[in-house]
Amino acid sequence: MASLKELAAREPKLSPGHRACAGCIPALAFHQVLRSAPGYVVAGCATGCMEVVTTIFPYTAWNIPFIHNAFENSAATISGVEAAYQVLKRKGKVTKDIKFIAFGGDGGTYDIGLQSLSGAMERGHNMLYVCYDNEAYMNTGIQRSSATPFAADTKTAPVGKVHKGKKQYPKKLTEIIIAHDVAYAAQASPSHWRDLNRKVEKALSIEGPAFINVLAPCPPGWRFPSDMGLEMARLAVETCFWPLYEFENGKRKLTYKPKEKLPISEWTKHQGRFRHLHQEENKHLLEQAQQEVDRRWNELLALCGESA
Ligand SMILES: Cc1ncc(C[n+]2csc(CCOP(=O)(O)OP(=O)(O)O)c2C)c(N)n1
Repeated sequence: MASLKELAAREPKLSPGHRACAGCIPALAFHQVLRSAPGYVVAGCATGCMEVVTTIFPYTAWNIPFIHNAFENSAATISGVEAAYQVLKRKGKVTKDIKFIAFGGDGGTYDIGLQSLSGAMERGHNMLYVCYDNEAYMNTGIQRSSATPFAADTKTAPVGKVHKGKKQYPKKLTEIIIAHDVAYAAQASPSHWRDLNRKVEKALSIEGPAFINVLAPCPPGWRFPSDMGLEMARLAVETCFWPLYEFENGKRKLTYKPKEKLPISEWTKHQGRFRHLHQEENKHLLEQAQQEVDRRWNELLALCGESA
């Protein structure tokens, strides 16, 4: 594994000076993923905040070959490029070792790009797909996605007198990808950067399709102060809302287990989108959210062969 000194010395693949919001954790997640990838990389990104803020014409923040994709086809594009690379390599026209990374937000991954991601994973391309999950369609004004947490206030699932935010629990996308029997799948968080770094290195070194789901807190979308993004990511892990684990050789493994599992309220209380959960009349919703986190955490512990 590369040392911190080696990581810091690497030429950045994404330059500073892009147009992301102050305190944008998706941007940090991209930096962490790309720093973890040594050598030649070709990347693509589905339409969404990160594609928009890094490619405002006539500028680009990308120091590597980058392909702009529509909302639904980041995985399809990169799998096509990877297939072409295999042909050129076989014919001796390319000799370099090149890695391929497709990025997408949760809207572009959990929802609209799911079929192209599923196809790429099933066909077995030697590529890494990274989902930066900021838990809503942020670029277009905070609409709910199938990754949005239960009871979160969004523009299309708002909090009012009758409805109290999103009604459904988030889709278990990492598990859906694991069901494809991929070479490697993991959940990571920029708050645990060493863990994320190791997962990216592993995903790129393994032959075959790999997937990493990275939690990426969004200050305007989640409504927390812009210097608290990493703390939001850390609390999502410490409350077990966002467990850090990986899937390899048919087995799931926790890569971090909180010493003391914090209640979900430690995470929700800092975020404007959950403000209503901390009012007396909505306490039952907070309890419901906690029960689902506990249920999923216990299910994962059992799958990982761990005790509580
Ligand atoms: C088929 C299609 N539907 C809708 C849009 C409009 N659109 C562009 S980006 C976006 C939201 C992206 O959300 P997400 O993938 O979660 O990324 P984020 O903006 O949160 O980074 C939408 C709805 C589109 N470009 N294409």
